[in-house]
This record gives sequence, structure tokens and C-alpha cells, in this order.
Amino acid sequence: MKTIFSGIQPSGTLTIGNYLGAMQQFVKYQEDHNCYFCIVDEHAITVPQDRLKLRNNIRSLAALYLAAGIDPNKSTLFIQSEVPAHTQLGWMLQSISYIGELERMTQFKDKSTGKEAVSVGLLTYPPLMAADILLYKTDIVPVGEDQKQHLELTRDLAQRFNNRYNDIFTIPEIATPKVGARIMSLQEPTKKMSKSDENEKAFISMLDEPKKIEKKIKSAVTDSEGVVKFDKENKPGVSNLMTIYASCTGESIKSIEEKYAGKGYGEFKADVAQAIIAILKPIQDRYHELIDSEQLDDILDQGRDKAAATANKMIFKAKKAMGLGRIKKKK
Ligand code: ATP
Ligand code: LTN
Repeated sequence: MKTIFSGIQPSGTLTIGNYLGAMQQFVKYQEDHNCYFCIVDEHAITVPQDRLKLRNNIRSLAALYLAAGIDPNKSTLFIQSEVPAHTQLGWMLQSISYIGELERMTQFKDKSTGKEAVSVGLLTYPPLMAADILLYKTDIVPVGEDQKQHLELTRDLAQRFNNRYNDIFTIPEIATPKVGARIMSLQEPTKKMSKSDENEKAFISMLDEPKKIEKKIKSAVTDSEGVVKFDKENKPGVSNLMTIYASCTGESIKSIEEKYAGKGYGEFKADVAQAIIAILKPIQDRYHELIDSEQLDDILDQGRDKAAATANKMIFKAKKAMGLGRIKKKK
């Protein structure tokens, strides 16, 4: 059975972009793969976080994973900072990473440009991500399109380590969904929808109430043509709403075009909102049952122990390969 690893940062409430681009795929994979899903809180602190908000976001993300359908009997769900092996291997991989290749990462450039104080962690974010993946002999990493570059770097680091020291790491493949790999902002549809956007109208949070969802979709930026047609270049707003609709309902873009031929944006937008609500409502109900439960803690404890057992074996191999520590003299 192939192994899957993916992580999401607890940097705010997840958006429909995170759900369609990442979580929805995770749920499908667990049926026939050995899956690890991680709440990457150590990645989240590479930008400033409020202590209490971060705590809440970590728990909330765990509940959302489960509410969205991650089954603890099939998948291992855990918090990154509760398994020290991640930062241990992260450090080893930093030591074989080059400053130049890390500075070239788009996410680093996006998050650091124009900022007065940029943390070193923001630069060394990718070797920690590589560690997450490589600790578990991961074959496939399902992520949104924005993570492609980080995955390529992970492969490079794994190969570099294997060539330089010992062949211990599996080289992972990236898997992006066919539709929904890049959901765009509702207000600036040429920009990725992001949970840390300052403008709340730009994203749909997975915990938004139905009324709010209707409002946000109604005010989503489109164009003045009034034709529901997929054209990313010239009609990014409408195309984005079509992608969202297609990912929520499973309908093809072509059949959506046919369905709304001759109809205006009003009716289309109302249906998009309803399609989102139909997906999110059951997830929200389960979320509220889980968020304050002891069951959630039990699942995370189990996940931590299972992940640590696997990860520590890889740490042992990596240290040995690099020559860290010592070999005890026999008495
Ligand atoms: P932030 O806005 O805080 O930087 P983010 O919204 O990009 O975060 P992450 O935690 O970095 O979210 O991403 C979690 C997963 O969701 C990743 O697999 C990422 O590729 C995917 N993802 C994020 N945004 C989108 C989007 N707009 N469309 C599709 N997938 C997305
Ligand atoms: N960098 C990713 C989150 C992330 C991740 C991972 C994804 C951290 N470690 C390991 C897949 C596998 C992001 O910003 N979306």
C-alpha cells in the first residue's frame, strides 16, 4: 500500500479553497492508502501568531479534518510539534540546503517582500516541510498547486541526501486535483484564495454560516458580460465560481456552461452558494460535536504515538547516515 502525507497550517479557519484543493482529496485517499495528515503548527510560527489564537486554530483544524471525513481508524492524524522528529530531521535537511535555492521559493518571496522583519524560519520553511514528508517514506503528497515548488525542492533534498550519505529516503510524487487545485479570491480572482487574507469577503471559511456564504458569493467580483462561460484569462471571476461549483457538485465545466446558457449571473451565483452550503453544512454540524470533546484528544494522542514510532525509526537511520551521535563501545 502506498503512503500519503500532507499537512495544513493552523493559521486561521480553513477556506473552501483548502477544502477543495486539499482536504476533499485526503478523504478519498484514505480508503486505499496508508495516510498521515498533520497539523503543521511549527510551520505556522514562521510568521507572527497570537498564542491563544494559535492554540484554538490547532484544535479547530483537528476537528475540521475529522468533520470533513478523516477517519482515525484509517488515517493517522497528529500535531507536528508533538512529534519532535520533525524539527530534528528539519535541522539535518537545513544543513544540506543552500540559501540560494531557499531564497528562490515563491512563497518565501511573497511572504517576505516589503516586510521589515522576516524570520529565518520563513526561509528555512521548505526543509522542515521536506522533513515532514521524508520521515514517513511518503510516496504521494496531495496538495494544492501553490506547493509544487516546495515538493520539487523536497525531491531534490531527498536525492541529495541519498547520494551524499545513504539511500534512505523515498522520493515523493506530488498529486494535485484536476479541478480545484487553485481556488481564487472572490474579490481579486487573479490571486489565490487565502485564509490569511485581510479582506473577509475574499474567502469562504469552512465555518461560515449559510447567510454569510450567500452574501459573499453575491458580492464576488465577476464581469459585465453576463455570460456563464469558462475563460480564465478574460473572465477570471466567473471561471473561479464555475470551478467552485464543479468541485462541489462533481458536474463538468461544460455541463455547467450548458445549464446556464442564456441565464444571468444572479441565478448562477445563487446556485453556487447553495452548492457550497450543501457541502459545508454537514461538516459544520460534525465540527460542533467534536470541538470540545475528549474524543478529539484521544484521537490526537493516538496519532502522535503512531506517527512518532514511525518517524523515530527514520531519525535513527538519518543520524547514522550522517554520522551524528556515537556508537557505544561493547563492554
Ligand atoms: P495561508 O493563507 O495562511 O498562507 P493557505 O490558505 O495557503 O495558508 P495552507 O495551510 O498553506 O493554506 O494550505 C493547506 C493546503 O490547501 C495546501 O495543500 C494548499 O496547497 C491548499 N490550498 C491553499 N489555498 C488553496 C486554494 N486557494 N486553492 C486550492 N488549494 C489551496
Ligand atoms: N507548506 C504547506 C503546508 C505543509 C505541507 C507539509 C504540505 C507543511 N508541511 C508536508 C504537504 C506535506 C502549505 O503551506 N500549504
